[in-house]
Amino acid sequence: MNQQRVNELATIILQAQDEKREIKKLTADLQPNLTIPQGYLIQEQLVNMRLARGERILGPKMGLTSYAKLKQMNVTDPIYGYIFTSMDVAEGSTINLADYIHPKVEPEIGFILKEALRGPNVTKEQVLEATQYVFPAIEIIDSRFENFDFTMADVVADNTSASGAVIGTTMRQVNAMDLETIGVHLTINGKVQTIGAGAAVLGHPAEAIAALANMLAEKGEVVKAGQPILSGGLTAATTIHKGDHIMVHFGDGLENTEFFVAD
Ligand code: OOG
Ligand code: MG
Repeated sequence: MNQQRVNELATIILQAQDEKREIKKLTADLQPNLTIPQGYLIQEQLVNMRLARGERILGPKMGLTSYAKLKQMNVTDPIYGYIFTSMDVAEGSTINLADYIHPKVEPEIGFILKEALRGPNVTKEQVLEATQYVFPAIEIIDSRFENFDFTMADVVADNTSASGAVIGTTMRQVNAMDLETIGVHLTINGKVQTIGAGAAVLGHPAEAIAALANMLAEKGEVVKAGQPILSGGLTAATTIHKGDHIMVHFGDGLENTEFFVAD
């Protein structure tokens, strides 16, 4: 795929992102044989286009790191993308559904590193050593593709459906808790929607950060210190509606975070 085609496809997706409009997945008509490496070329171009117009990256995210998500989306491997500062949803704030297409929410454990991680061969233990804080998070995903129906290459090109993130304000030391057995549940208007535990993400959420470092190493990049990093949904994602109050609740002192959807 030449650079001109990469630019064309990135432009189509960025327009759909900007206009909150769903489109057919790229592999439907536009680029039927799109590969995952080509999906990352499109994502990189899309990220560069956002940066070029003055947007800033809040932090990277991992996706499809849990069996529940892989099964829900009918795909096979973890992927990464980027959250922009424009996607930040303040804890306790209210969003408007008009700013999204068909948003869903998922509970995630966030990490902030005190030292950058450079792959390859980064281990879970090295991630825990390098971690400054962990925090409760809610990701709002909003695939630009009709019905959330996509191949891995499509969803990579669409910056892994990234559209919003609540970065919980309770920052905790990672050694104060067991991220493998930590419990989580997500409620909407007080009713439990999904339940899970830390080990749902690759056996331990720190494995997702190690996987990110090892994937970025292929491009000569590092996982930076000081940025919030999302380790991937711990449960299947849940559709949200007008008037909803969405809250994730963690055990082991990681606490809660929440936001609202306007009526
Ligand atoms: C892709 C994004 C997946 C996660 O945490 O698994 C993701 C999607 O499901 O639309 O962010
Ligand atoms: Mg996610």
